[in-house]
Amino acid sequence: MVKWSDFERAAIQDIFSKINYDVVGSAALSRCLIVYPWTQRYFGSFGNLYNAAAITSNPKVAAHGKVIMAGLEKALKNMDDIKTTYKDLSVLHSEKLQVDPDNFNLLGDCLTIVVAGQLGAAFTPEVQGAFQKFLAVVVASLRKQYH
Ligand code: HNI
Repeated sequence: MVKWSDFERAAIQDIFSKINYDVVGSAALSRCLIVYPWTQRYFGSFGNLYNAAAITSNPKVAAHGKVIMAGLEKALKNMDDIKTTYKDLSVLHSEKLQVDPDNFNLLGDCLTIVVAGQLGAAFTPEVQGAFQKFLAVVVASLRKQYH
């Protein structure tokens, strides 16, 4: 059972209340596909991912960025049991999508950079600490059903 301090809960809720899911989801996924090009292998059905311009203007990438943010919001709404909340999602990424779980951290890093850019000075070290802990629990929950 993950323990969250009042500060951590408030900081994480505040981040999600401030960011635009469409902007952040698309920017984080695009960044991941550009910075770590091997992640493109999982998105063969998304069409043109040949360069940064293609990726950042690809509507399927933008749409999936929103899907990822909706997935994170489920974790946000179930902070005390993200593991159970993510059980099916973990099975999906493991068995059907066969996503190498190391990639979860890469997307998480890209998300952190995008959120930091959006929040600026409000993304203090203490706030980042809460956000990284949230992402660490999300990643651990997504890895849980991998065998
Ligand atoms: Ni992920 C589908 C959430 C990381 C590749 N992913 C989803 C769906 C959600 C989701 C929600 C939709 C499930 C459904 O249709 O029921 N993915 C998340 C979250 C993270 C994450 C919260 C981590 C923060 N996914 C990753 C990573 C990769 C990835 C790191 C590959 C590099 N995900 C996929 C692919 C799909 C997917 C591929 C299917 C997309 C499609 O529509 O074909």
